[in-house]
Amino acid sequence: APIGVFDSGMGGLSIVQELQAYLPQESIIYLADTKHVPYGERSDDEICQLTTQAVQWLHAQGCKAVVIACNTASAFSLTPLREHYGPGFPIIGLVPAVKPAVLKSRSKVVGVLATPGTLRGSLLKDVIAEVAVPAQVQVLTAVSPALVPFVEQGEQDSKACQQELERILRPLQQAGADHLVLGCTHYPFLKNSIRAVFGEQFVLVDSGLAVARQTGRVLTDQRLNNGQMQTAGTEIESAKQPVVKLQCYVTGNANTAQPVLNS
Ligand code: DGN
Repeated sequence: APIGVFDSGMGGLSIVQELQAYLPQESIIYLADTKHVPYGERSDDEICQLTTQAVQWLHAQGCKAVVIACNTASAFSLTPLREHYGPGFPIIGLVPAVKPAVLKSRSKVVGVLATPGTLRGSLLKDVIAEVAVPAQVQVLTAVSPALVPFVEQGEQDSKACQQELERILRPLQQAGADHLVLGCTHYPFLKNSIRAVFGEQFVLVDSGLAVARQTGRVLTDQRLNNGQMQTAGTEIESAKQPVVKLQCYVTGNANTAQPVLNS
């Protein structure tokens, strides 16, 4: 059975890349809620409702687990969805990768770039309280509603996008931040632009590999619990079937999504 991956838009494809590299034998069904992107400025309830519908759909497609590849959606839906589905249907969520940044920071100042929703939610606040406060690392946040739309429109390398990054990240640089946490799955696509403006000022940290590893662990546990450790025989049997490794679905206009999916 495939793994379901969900994001409000195309940002979750940054997580798909990591999953494909780390778990190459797995098939993936990707769902982008392009009709409602960006989620960042929607209400808590609305984000939870849209995410619940998406997870229901992926469950109905026969997925064995779901990765909510969106920090904003995770912030308001992870806990209720896990309660609803229970351990038989694992749900992996995302929280900005504050922990590795805090552990590695030399200046003891780290920046977090995230959507308004993620900053408002309790998952990020909990991580800051658990990790940054005891380590006496200052966490500075930066927010911009314009960044996700730049990525959705394929304009992540444009002058306008670089100017916006300069505007919101300059204060973090001036405050001495040496790590920048990319707290939204759209933002790994901004790495080139951030480097174009700020050079090597920030070590850029994202959650991609950690999520892929976590997904791998969860799937191993699931197989063990189901008593389904694959034998050599079943592997050969399934190798005969042509497998579609990645299927992408969008809730909005497929034509506007096509260039991003093909790039
Ligand atoms: N990719 C989503 C996230 O990680 O937060 C972006 C959210 C949005 O739709 N603004």
